[in-house]
Amino acid sequence: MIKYPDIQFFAERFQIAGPIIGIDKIENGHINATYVIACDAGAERPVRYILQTINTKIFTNPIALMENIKNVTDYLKNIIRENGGDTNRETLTCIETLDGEICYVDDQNRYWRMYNYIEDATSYQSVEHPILFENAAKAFGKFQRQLDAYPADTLHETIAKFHDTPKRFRDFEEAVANDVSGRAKDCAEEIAFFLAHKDICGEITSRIASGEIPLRVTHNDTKLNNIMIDNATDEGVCVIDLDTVMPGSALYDFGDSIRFGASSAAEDEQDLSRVYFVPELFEAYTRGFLSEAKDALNDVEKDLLPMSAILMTLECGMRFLGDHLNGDVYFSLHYENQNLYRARTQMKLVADMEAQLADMKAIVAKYR
Ligand code: ADP
Ligand code: GN1
Ligand code: MG
Repeated sequence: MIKYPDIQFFAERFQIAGPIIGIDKIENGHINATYVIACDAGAERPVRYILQTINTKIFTNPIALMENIKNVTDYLKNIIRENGGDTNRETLTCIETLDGEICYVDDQNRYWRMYNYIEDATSYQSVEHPILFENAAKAFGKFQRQLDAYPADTLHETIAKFHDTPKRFRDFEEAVANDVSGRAKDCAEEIAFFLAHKDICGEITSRIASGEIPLRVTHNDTKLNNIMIDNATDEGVCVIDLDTVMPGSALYDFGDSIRFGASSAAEDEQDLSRVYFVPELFEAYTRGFLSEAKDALNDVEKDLLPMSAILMTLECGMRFLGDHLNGDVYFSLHYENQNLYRARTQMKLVADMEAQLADMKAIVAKYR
């Protein structure tokens, strides 16, 4: 019995290896709808694929987005090939439709796309061991290095001003003012927390504007579950979720990884006594990231690594709370008020990191 029979038709629009024998859903992403398609290709092990509908409320130009992904993965495959790597495992491979297109557009105007499934690897929801996090850092650092010479001006900006924290702050203020959901009265403390952080929002963007920090091709969504970790070696084997690959700052990638991975608890943990910043995990990530990226980063970037973790966490918290106030129109929810719980964990992490900023700087100093 196929679990999601209504999905089979769409999977069959792509060049798959044989008849479909199973369809599962993956629930951990907050943006796209993601299915795993298993096919019988006559071998002992099924051939599997990832089938997704692109969230076109968020990514309003799915064709431009797929053009980015196709070009970036082709570029990475050349580098992987030159280094004797496995081009089907170390980056995503787009599977074409029966008509040779990169997307299948259905009669409801949904955009479907397919990738090969990265086998024998795991997308972790939390850091089960510091070495995993250090290895993820190396892989994200390497990803950035591999794309160092990529012609950034050929990339479409898939979400404008994605990590422009001052812009995110203004959006948040607007969400508070509009209070579409009528929830603002129940989260006054949370709102006040974010509003009180206005002054630091421009720490990265102002330095990009002044030229102190360069724009690079970055991933922009470097949470731990956006990298596949090899089951045998625990190494980061493939960076996935390439929807937001576009010009950005290395600090966005560093900070966002810390936000998610250097926490003691899940992003939506409701018991805040279980949520705290873990300096050992910050250290593991910093060590891994700088071992790959330190020669490429300038001093201003290195100085700002701890601040970037605070800023990316603050920004994400504002986005979660803003979405709660807007009536949950952006991030996928699995239960009522999940965005509020997500916002609260981010607040707790921001406060912890602010209190430990000097220690974080000392850690960076050890590895820079
Ligand atoms: P979202 O933008 O919704 O986060 P992702 O592209 O990150 O979507 O996919 C959601 C999840 O599906 C990932 O966190 C990962 O667990 C899994 N996944 C995505 N692509 C692959 C792949 N090629 N191989 C194996 N698992 C994948
Ligand atoms: C979303 O797509 P996913 O689940 O990997 C979001 C990120 C947030 C993250 C918070 C395109 O990431 O920006 O940091 O949720 N992606 C987009 O968990 O908005
Ligand atoms: Mg993802």
